[in-house]
Amino acid sequence: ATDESGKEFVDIIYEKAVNEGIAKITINRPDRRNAFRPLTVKELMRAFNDARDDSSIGVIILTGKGTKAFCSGGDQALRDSDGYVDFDSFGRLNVLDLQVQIRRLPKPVVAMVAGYAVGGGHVLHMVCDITIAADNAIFGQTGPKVGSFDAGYGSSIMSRLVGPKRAREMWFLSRFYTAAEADKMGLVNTVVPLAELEQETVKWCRQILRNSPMAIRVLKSALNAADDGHAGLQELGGNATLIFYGTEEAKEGKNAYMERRRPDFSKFPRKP
Ligand code: 2NE
Repeated sequence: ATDESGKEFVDIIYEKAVNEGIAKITINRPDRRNAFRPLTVKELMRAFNDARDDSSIGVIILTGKGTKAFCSGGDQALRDSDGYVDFDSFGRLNVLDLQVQIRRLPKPVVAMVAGYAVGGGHVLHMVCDITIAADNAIFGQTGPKVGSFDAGYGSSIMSRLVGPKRAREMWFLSRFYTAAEADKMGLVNTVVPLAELEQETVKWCRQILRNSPMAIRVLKSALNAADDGHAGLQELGGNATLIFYGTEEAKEGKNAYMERRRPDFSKFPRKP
């Protein structure tokens, strides 16, 4: 599929079930266990942006092609002294921008994980709102083994999810954890047989889609607000403005300005 500008994708597959309200974004580098390169991340960001802008979409699924891996992090073959390099002469760590985009996207993002979610791929599932894991899923950080780390969301969100002791364990020892262990640690929402992964994920998406879009939107920003500091408050505050613009009180202000008269807010109650 293409994005709204009609551009084709190379490293990802982007599908939309518009009637259903679901977009599905698949990292498509299975021969590298869906490791990402800068191009992969750029395409993911374009697809997420398209899904955000499309008002027929209410939930976005992020997954990896095949059953062996969700994502194995940054493509180590392309790692250089300033990030990951594919078609430029300089390195990029643009997956950090993607993490922020997912976190601030006003629609739920559901990670559908089969196989390995490790390294930067593990961080990607953690920044998603919900994780549905297949029983063959394996989770873990590998950074300290390969001379890397994610000291941003990869550390802070993990600590919130599994607690500070477990987070230290995951990073310092760089062990792998089974889906059942990840479930016990609070890293995932549910574990299902591999053959039922897609069906179960769609079931969760449909259940979300039955609920109020605005309630979901405000709740996502509220659940992130404290951890995201000023950026979190800005997101939550933006939703307050969005809702306020629909009120007669806000409209009176705009109308008075347009009609070059003094606004009359006297009819609006100062509620207790
Ligand atoms: C994922 C894992 C555990 C899978 O193991 P296995 O045994 O199932 O597969 P294998 O044979 O290791 O991998 C299959 C092919 O995929 C490539 C391998 O090199 C291999 O290639 P060929 O020998 O067939 O040519 N491959 C897999 N992961 C890759 C990767 N990340 N980059 C490049 N090629 C990769 C096992 O493959 C594994 O441990 N992979 C490495 C995981 C890892 O260390 N990721 C990077 C962490 S750092 C990071 O992501 C990061 C960050 O810390 C901060 C900012 C941004 C990114």
